Amino acid sequence: MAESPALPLSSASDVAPPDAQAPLAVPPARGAWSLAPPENASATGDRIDALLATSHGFDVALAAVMLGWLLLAVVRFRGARKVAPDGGTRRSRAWVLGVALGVFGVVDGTLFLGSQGYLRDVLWNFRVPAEDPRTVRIEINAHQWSWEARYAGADGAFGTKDDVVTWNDLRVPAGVPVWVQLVSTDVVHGFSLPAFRVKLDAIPGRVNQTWFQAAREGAWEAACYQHCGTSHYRMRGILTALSPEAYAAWLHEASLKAVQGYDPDDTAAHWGWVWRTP
Ligand SMILES: [Cu+2]
Repeated sequence: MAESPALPLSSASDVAPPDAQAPLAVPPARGAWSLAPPENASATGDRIDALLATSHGFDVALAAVMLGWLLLAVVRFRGARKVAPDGGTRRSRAWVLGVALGVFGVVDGTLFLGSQGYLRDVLWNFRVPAEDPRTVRIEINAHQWSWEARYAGADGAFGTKDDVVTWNDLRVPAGVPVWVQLVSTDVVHGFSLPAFRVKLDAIPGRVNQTWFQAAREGAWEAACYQHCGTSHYRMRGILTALSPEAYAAWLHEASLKAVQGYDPDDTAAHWGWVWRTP
């Protein structure tokens, strides 16, 4: 596919959100020396952050124990007469194996159980967006090198005249579940919302899905995390969380314009699909 025209990040729709006084912009990233993850703008992102913090806590504790042990051995046995390693006794081997299995069980067991809870409650729990009548559904088409997002218009159906399509410009209401279904038309891309702890592969030939919820209004980066070609670095969009009222007003206006501009012969623009229920 030919390279997409160079669009300013927020230009996809010419309809500005009613409350957007300032131009859409991503807030500055944390300082280069910060070890902290990106700002958490997701209602459920704290679960991922807690898992990361647990993992890092184990890393630090184990590194301290192992480096301390190493240092102790170096000091304690310095200058000692060289002896051939004998493989230890049965008892010492049992100790080493026991400690190793114990550490593995505690560290990986904790992370495994925490991950299972996150999968059950959040990532694979599509009942939340499915049962919430406010849920916003978005179809995203990834291609070299941009994100096209499709919203069902007033009719609630995808692939119809009033679909709103944006380029590199995702708009969602804050405080409402957002259900994304994702495809790719060329190569594998990676849909990433760092501030929402969202990552999802866009794979040609299949529809992947995920959901998230913006905790508050604001603008954050939407990036591609798979190297997908020479202009991969340009595959960057902005996700803007608006108030539900501003979002509804934007969608309404954009949908009216979509109907006016609908061209039945522009088959390349008709890439929407019937929403898939898991
Ligand atoms: Cu990409």
